[in-house]
Amino acid sequence: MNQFFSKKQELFIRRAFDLARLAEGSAVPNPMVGAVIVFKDRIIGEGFFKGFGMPHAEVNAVNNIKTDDRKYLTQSEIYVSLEPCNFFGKTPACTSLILKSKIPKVIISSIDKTPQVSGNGIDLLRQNGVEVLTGILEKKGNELVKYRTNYVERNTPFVILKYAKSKDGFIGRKDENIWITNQFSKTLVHKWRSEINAIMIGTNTARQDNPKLTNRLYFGKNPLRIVLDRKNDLPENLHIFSDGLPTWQITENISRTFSQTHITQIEIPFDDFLLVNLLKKMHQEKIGTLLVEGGAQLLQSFINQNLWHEARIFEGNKLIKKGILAPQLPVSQNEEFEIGNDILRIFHNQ
Ligand code: AOF
Ligand code: ZN
Repeated sequence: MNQFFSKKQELFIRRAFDLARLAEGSAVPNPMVGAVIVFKDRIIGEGFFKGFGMPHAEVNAVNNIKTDDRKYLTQSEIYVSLEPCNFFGKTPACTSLILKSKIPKVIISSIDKTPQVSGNGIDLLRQNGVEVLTGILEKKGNELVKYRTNYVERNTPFVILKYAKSKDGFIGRKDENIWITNQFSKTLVHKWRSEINAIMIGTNTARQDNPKLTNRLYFGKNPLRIVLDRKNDLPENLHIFSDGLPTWQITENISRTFSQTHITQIEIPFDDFLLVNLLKKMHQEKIGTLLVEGGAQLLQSFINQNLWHEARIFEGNKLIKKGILAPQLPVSQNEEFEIGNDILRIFHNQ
């Protein structure tokens, strides 16, 4: 049922969304969640979930309340961007905290699609006399947890394709390093690298570009690097093998081994199911988001096998005239942003 919410209520849930986003990059594969506790239109406590194994947003919000305001908890409302959990996972259930704290009203944006929760958190609260309103700015709430929803519903990472093309539609030239986009776009890509779990490239890209695939232009962490090296013959002095940061080398033939402990070798058949099996393996290792940065062949394989969820495509304002043609996407719906003199288009699949 579609509930009507006031502008004031929307303001509080938007505050919860903003808090949730402070964990961009550190929550996945868990969801980003924010919570705000309101007494008579005044925020008395707020919190967000910081990452794996840490206290949930609701716990942080309750603990954030000043001693003088604690007495108001039993007359307050809690706004949460995600349905409170109803089971003891790595931390105690938030529904228990809400009941124990005697918070009489809960306002929720998005339903937690984790099978154990999935509406059960809401039912439990209602059965215990708590007033629960759901669906406030639900589209925005769902967007906030889209990586988590994908993680629990599809058993695969959320796959984001990224590439840059010239004004005339090329992504580069063979055996030549051509930079297509501007500095702002480059910084944005580093920000994305800080927000995802893993980044993947094909053999030719590793050999030709020797990329570092780290996040150097934005604060936050580096992603795990994943490189396809079917024949196990990529040079050991490539940055991704020699810089001491974690890399998965995917190969068909494990004959060469590495002495460095930061390289994990994974032997897997390079057959029609390579990408599907690799994504399964990533999911098992709790990789919730994957950024595929090229080259054309690998990107096209993800597209042909329909194994992608989002594509972020830059168009620089250079002409290259000849070279490797950019992959074609089978969907047309997109958002468009100006990044200086580059254009960024975002495509959504499924
Ligand atoms: C909430 N509030 O802030 C977060 C929730 O034991 P864990 O930490 O792995 O958490 C497992 C469940 O909690 C799972 O359903 C996940 O979606 C949810 N995350 N729930 O009430 C929060 N981060
Ligand atoms: Zn919880």
